[in-house]
Amino acid sequence: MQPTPDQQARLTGIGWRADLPAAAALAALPAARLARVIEQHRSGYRVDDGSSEFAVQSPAAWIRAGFPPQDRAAVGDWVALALEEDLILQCLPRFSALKRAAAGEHYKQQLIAANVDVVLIVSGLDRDFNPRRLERYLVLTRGSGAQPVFVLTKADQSGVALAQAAIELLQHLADTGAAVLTVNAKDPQTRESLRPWLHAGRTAVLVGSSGAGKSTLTNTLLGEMRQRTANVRETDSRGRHTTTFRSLLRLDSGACLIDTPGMRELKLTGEETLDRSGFDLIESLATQCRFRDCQHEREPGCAVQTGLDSGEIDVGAWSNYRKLQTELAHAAEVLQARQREDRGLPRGSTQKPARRRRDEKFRP
Ligand SMILES: Nc1nc2c(ncn2[C@@H]2O[C@H](COP(=O)(O)OP(=O)(O)OP(=O)(O)O)[C@@H](O)[C@H]2O)c(=O)[nH]1
Ligand SMILES: [Mg+2]
Ligand SMILES: [Zn+2]
Repeated sequence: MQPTPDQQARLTGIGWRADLPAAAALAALPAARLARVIEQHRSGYRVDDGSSEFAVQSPAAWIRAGFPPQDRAAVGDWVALALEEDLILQCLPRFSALKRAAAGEHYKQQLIAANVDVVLIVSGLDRDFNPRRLERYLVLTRGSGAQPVFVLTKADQSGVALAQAAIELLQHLADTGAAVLTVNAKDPQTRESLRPWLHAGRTAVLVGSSGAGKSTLTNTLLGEMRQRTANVRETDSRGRHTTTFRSLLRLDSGACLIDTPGMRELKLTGEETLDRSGFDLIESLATQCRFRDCQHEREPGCAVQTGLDSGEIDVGAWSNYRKLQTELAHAAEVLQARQREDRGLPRGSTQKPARRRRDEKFRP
């Protein structure tokens, strides 16, 4: 089915573009209606078909245990519905997907939002502010295919000096091409600051800890108090997990905005890389060590240690880089084993490979 020009105009308001990968897939489904997932609840989905919003049922296969969660629809997904029934037939291909590994022992991916152009990474300029966590958000965002923007809220409370210091602490993230903004999320002026990323037909998702100000920003961008917000705890600036489900809302600008519940854990899925996530300097220095397999611990001629000693590399960023590297390698192995299993092959070893001997490769 292809949308008629009339339907097409209405669908544009919820982010439809004729050049989306979903459009080609839809063309091959003659007996289907198109809609976008705007809410995800435990009990099911709500969708918007451009004209109205309604609840739909999931395909039976999605409910079965063992069905890969990332293959179920998430907020932002385009879905093909049955003609006569409010039932999802299938989820259409995505151009981007923001994911994390779900908390818990077993490896499982969790889709946060699909088909997003921009990820607005929200952090309060209070005790919520943590450059290490923001580096982690950047890794996940780079893995999604969407563009990252850091939005530091509560600048009205922090004072100018603290806001400026925070911007400096995120310079290595800004150097990757990500914008870093400081805002008062309650101030209508914030709509102007975010305008460059909220064009008609584009979709942005807000992510960040509980209490960071995602719903406050949503309300300011909407120009009305649609989302519930709640004060943070004074002692540690923690929020109260006020937003409980993800939802996609239409803005006047013609852009779509997804508000999400605050996230506690941000585990990597193993599909990411650490490229363009604020570690470029570390990675480039690491290629200049005397030994090609330098572990950057106590070896002579280690460019990373020299960089740490001189202050060129931030100690916190370095230890986070190591942590993310280890976590990524482990997640990638578990993921590979899972994929082998899905193809009916034995899991293989998920043990870490032994370290190579240091003197194997001496580079003059
Ligand atoms: N002064 C000031 N207060 C803010 C700002 N941003 C958020 N707040 C306040 O911070 C508290 C938490 O904001 P919420 O918007 O509920 O936070 P959230 O990120 O949606 O939190 P969850 O829904 O729990 O994930 C509220 O009391 C807001 O009024 C800001 O820029 N300035
Ligand atoms: Mg909220
Ligand atoms: Zn080294």
